[in-house]
Amino acid sequence: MSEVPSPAASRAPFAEPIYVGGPLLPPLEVFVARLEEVWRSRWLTNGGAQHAELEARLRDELGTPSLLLFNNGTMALLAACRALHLEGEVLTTPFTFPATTHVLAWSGLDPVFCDVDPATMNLDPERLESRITPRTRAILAVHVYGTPCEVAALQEIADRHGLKVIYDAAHAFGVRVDGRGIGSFGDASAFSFHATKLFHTAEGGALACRDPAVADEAALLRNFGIRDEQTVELPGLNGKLSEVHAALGLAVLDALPEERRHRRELADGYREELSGLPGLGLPAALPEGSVQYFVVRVDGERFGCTRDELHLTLRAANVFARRYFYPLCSESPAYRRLPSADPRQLPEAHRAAREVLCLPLHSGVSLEQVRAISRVVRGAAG
Ligand code: T4K
Repeated sequence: MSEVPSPAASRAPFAEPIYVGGPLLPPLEVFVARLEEVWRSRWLTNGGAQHAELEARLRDELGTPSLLLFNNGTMALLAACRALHLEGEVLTTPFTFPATTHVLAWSGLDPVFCDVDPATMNLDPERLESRITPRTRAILAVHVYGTPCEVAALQEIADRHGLKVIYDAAHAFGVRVDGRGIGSFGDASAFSFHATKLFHTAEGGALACRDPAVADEAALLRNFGIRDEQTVELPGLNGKLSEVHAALGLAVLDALPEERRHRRELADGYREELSGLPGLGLPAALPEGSVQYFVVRVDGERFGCTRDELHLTLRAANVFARRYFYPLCSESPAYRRLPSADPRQLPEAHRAAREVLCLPLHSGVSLEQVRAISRVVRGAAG
């Protein structure tokens, strides 16, 4: 949908549009100093010094024994599907960004949509088990908005049925479960480092694998399957992150503590301003380490206007909140004919897609603006 400010926006409380997400921009001189190192090295991609440093620092930051940088999160997921040698059906959530389902389609796998837990909006382990067939090979779950999936329950089901578990951890940078890095659960976890993510490299991503042999294969797939100058071992693609992107990532990493602090302050601001409004659901406390999205749920009847009406009211005020993840992946023309896409089997996912609204949460937004956005939300309540 276009984000060109509407005519009404000219009368809005905000002169400039406020977007749902925005890139963390580290001091330019820090990035330039890194670029000078890249220039001196005359090494721009295919694994240089910036790449090696970022990979090592992120391994520590994310608490994962292995970590491979990629040029985006989608490529990392694709490499995971390939390196795990999956075929057949994969249980997955319809409540996600299209990339999650698309990687299954691109890998020749059959997505089987399962409903989500009404509270977390993540795959519901209880509903998932009944969808397992003799063709099921894996679960592809998403830690939506950075809220961790029920990792123990999913693993238990996977172990009982001999399934692999892949996590789409695009929103879960830095999230921990009982102190353990989110990327250390399951067989593989893919992160997105897109510009709008808490940590980013403009475009980028990473893959964490439990099994070193899988990680080795994913590393080959990232670089055309090339083992050495005379051996092309696998039909790999180009998933490499350049030195310029890695240099940006290193500069962003240094600025991350302040960004986290700022986002927590904004989230507390929303909570203070919006709690107690009938029909407006606020997120449970943000998960350990997560500050990716601030998502409210609008129960149209009790709130006095629908989520879509609130979305438009904010738009008229020059605030570009987003309805992530509406429409559901199961509603896309590419997948809606699948038997598992039947809305009657996905009631909670449909309810979530009708109710959610992500409010702006990033370094380009001030606490005063959060208070002003909250006033617009309160004003929209009937
Ligand atoms: N799995 C999940 C669960 C994901 O959410 C994603 C990506 C992926 C996999 C795939 O990962 P990657 O392959 O992308 O690494 C945005 C992001 O492009 C996408 O990465 C992200 N999820 C998704 C949730 O959000 P759009 O189509 O909503 O982006 P766009 O261009 O509308 O931008 C969103 C807002 O950010 C706008 O309001 C404007 C603002 N913005 C955007 C950019 C690019 C800025 O202020 N500055 C910018 O540079 O997908």
